[in-house]
Amino acid sequence: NVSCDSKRGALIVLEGLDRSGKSSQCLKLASSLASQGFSVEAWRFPDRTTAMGKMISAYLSSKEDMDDRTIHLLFSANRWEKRSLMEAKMKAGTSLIVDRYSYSGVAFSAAKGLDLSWCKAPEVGLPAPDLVLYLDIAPEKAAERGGYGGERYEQLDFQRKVAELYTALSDSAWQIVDASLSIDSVHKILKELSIQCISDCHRGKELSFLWP
Ligand code: Z5A
Ligand code: MG
Repeated sequence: NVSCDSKRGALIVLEGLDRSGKSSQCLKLASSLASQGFSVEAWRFPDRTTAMGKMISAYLSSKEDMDDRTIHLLFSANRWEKRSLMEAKMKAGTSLIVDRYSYSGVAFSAAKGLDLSWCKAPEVGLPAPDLVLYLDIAPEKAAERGGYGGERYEQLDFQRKVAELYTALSDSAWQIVDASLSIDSVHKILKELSIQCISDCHRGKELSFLWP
């Protein structure tokens, strides 16, 4: 299982409702793929370390109010500021395991009532994921997990709308995974799907761009 750096790395995205397990699974997946010799990095959006990420972070913790379209564009800009690095990493053979991406961007803003195609527009041209691992869980079940309710958006009705919008955004790159299973069972499924995806990319699958 030694990685070959002359081959393109994959863009693998984890999506799902709040508390569906994205962050835990993202780190677990990246470390287990790395321990098998794959060149991988765990990424996340929002990237709260950048200038834009700090504004987003203040907004999410409800310290800062902001116009809905303004925050939408900031989330998108936060991906654009990482675009060239994302592409360079993949070109150099590193696969990126990314916790949330454009689908979160569109689903959360559209759930507030913004027009869906308006929400999709600023994402056009970003690298399209080779695989979207959707961690499927009922909002009620997710709410039973720790830490729910702390940040803006973490309310049941809102999460239901987000779930509908995720469904509307899904395409052939998506794999729906039952996120109510144990952490280890989910991990096993994600790992198998990811290895398949990475080997497709190594075998020459071309990078595409949003929205395919
Ligand atoms: N947002 C947006 O509006 N626009 C955008 O473009 C983007 C994001 C990118 C912050 O995101 C907010 O930003 C988010 C969307 C919006 N909305 N809200 N709120 P974030 O990624 O920073 O959110 P987070 O708070 O870090 O993560 P999360 O999504 O809420 O949770 P998660 O990552 O899916 O779950 P987790 O942290 O891995 O697990 C949650 C808990 O459940 C934890 O105690 C685990 O141990 C437990 N867990 C996990 N898996 C299992 C299983 N299988 N069984 C039992 N328990 C489990
Ligand atoms: Mg998370």
